[in-house]
Amino acid sequence: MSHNNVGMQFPDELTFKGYAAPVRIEGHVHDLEVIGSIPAELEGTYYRNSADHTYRPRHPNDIFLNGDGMVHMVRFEQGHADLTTRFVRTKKFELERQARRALFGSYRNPFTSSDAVREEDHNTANTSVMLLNKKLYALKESGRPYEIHPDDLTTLGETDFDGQLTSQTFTAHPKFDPKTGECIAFAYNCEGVASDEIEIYIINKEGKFTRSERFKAPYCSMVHDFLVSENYIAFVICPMVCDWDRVKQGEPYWHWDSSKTTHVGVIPRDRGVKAIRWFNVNKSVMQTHTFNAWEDGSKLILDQFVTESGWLSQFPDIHNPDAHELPPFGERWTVDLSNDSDSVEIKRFINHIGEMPVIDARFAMRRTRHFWFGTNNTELGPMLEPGPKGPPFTCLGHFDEQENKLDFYYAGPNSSPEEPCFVPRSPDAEEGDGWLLSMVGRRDENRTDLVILDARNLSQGPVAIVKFPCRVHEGFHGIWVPSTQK
Ligand code: V55
Ligand code: FE
Repeated sequence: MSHNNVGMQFPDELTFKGYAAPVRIEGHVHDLEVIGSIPAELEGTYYRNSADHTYRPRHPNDIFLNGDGMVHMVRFEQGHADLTTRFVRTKKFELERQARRALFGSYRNPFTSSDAVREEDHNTANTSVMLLNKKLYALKESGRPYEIHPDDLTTLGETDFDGQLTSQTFTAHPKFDPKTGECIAFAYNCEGVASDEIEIYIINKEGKFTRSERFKAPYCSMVHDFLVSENYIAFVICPMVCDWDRVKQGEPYWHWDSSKTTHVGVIPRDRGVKAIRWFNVNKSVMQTHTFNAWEDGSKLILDQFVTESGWLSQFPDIHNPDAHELPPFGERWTVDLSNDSDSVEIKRFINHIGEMPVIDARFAMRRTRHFWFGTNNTELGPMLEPGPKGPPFTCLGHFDEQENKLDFYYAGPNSSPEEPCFVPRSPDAEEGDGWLLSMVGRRDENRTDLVILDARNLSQGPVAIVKFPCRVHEGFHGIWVPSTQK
């Protein structure tokens, strides 16, 4: 007799093969191997989130964004480093574990789920990690935050912040004001289904929501990231749209609609949504992720990565199915708040492809000098085989705007760095003085390293390499929490 164990064979697709294959190992490695020595000032923990499918998906072409939240933590203590990996115990995770197979269908589409769970929350909590009022959360923009324990990553439960969060969702890209300690966040698709409403939140450093209010966007779209300066909140609305009738037919949640144009909404932090102003960009482009926003007199400046195409590797173009995804470049968008013009001035300020932008967060919301990102540079090494997200990064980039200088770290043959994380040398070090941490895929060895670089001297190569004995799944976004801040 044999069992037809359909639940456990992953599809023969890029998302489930090679360096992208599910890892699913929850574990702990004490005292990782270290090449070189870990800087004495690195005392604290790097947390980052990833999407690691627990089960064969119900639909073989499931996208990597739909994997289950798996948090990776590397704790640095007196020159030693320890690794912990753990799935977030979402409702979805628990129900599927009980059933020993996938019950939920494709990305955010309840109509493709099994009948038994159609009304259940499909939140995977897989995108980023947030520290708010000394508590740690795993975030996904299509659901509420899950609190996790900062020492062992066990799940403490989904939260609505004691009833303060009025939406069913919460962004994976909250911003923190280094001067006030406030968290500025938002929710879109607030009731858990497609809608054109966005809710903004200002949360003080004790975790109290001091402003929660909604406004209407020009249309319902994916609002993955946003921008905050000292006095303004800005949303870039791009035509990655959701049409609930298509979702009901089992189609992908998002599609690219290049017949729509791009809009920028600007909200003063003090007056809120009643004072919102809209600016127009007369083409369809997509903000992928943001560096920072800052003010120069009456001008508001938005530094971000923007691509001229949609995110076509994940979500189709409804007008042109043959369109190709184009790489993002660093763009500086400027709006003038002193007159009635609705125009946006756009310039390329980093003349190099890139994604996963990072600044020194202590200087957020003011003009910054230093910009870091993941990238490729074929002068240093060849492109790698495309994975489910397209071509992996082979390099990290650093743009020093004051010196107008681009510097690169090339990770070596068949090696792929991921989103960098900036760690200041000390709380009062000057901007950019510190380290850049990045997980690096060692694809030939099916293993992951964490490299530590001097953030202002990437081309010099790592000051230390923390070697994992195994692979951890490629991830999205991470944070550094100093040991003094826990
Ligand atoms: C993004 C990532 C997501 C998601 C929507 O990077 C957008 C963009 C990891 O999940 O659900
Ligand atoms: Fe993101």
